[in-house]
Amino acid sequence: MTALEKFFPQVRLDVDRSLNELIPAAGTVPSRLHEAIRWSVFAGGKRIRPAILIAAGTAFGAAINDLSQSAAAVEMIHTYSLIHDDLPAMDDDDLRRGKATCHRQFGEATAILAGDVLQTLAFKAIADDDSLAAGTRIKLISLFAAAAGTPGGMVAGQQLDLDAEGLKLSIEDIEQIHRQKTGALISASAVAGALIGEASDAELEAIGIYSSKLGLLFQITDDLLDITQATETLGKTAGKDLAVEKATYPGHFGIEKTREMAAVICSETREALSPIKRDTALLASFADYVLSRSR
Ligand code: GRG
Repeated sequence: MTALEKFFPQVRLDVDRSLNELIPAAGTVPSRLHEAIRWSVFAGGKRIRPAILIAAGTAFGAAINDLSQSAAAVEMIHTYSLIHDDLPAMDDDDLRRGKATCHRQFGEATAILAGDVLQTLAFKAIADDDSLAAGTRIKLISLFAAAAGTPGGMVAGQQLDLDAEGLKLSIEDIEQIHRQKTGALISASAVAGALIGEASDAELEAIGIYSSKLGLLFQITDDLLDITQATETLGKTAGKDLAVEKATYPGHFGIEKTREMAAVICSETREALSPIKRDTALLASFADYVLSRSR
């Protein structure tokens, strides 16, 4: 078993414990809202963003107790984005994480509210995390707000992606969408872990470069999976990108060339860790893991 294979189940335990504490019980009034939130959060996501946050934090010597709430917070932001992305007004999807999407199960209005409140719960989790100094909490809130929002973050990236449907984009424009829509939150996860671990400015810069390459790699391999894998394996509808003419690397370069480019970005991601004189083996293995998903 690799170090990463041992690490993932431990992360799931820690993060799911925090999520369970932070999210009101299913029976809490209004129960439909809390059932909907729990339906989506505990539907079996891979917990990649929390894992990256915890791996980065651990590399810089942070204790798991100082990382768990921020790790849960990023998973809540991510899950909110998936719930809203699946809505009829966006991707109009029936399946997510192998289950009915939130709006299919609970109705569109409740799904919108479930996404809204997951975002506010995420920021509350960081603000209330008394294992962290007040200044660290403010830095984390600012970091995640920028990554999730606009102008350089996820929501702005989603708008760029919607605007691009059916258009032939340059590779620079495709990359920009990827960096914002998917990369920004992945990158913020790694930087958050490093911040909690009190990394130096130079180390934070290196982690920023590493994680922004990792985020790009993640979206490229996700696009490859959308083409090459079946719906049952993905737990979400396969082949959607092609159907709605989404701006993707495989759409621009074809599958084989995209695979080659992904391998190059994977090496660059690993190399970006070289200025950091800490144990970064786990962070390096994330790049291999992300690449291997598309093989
Ligand atoms: C609607 C505000 C808003 C933002 C949408 C996240 C996102 C932005 C769109 C999701 C569409 C999508 C499938 C993007 C590809 C990359 C991605 C975010 C995949 C899902 O992440 P995983 O694979 O999912 O980590 P799990 O379910 O394992 O957590």
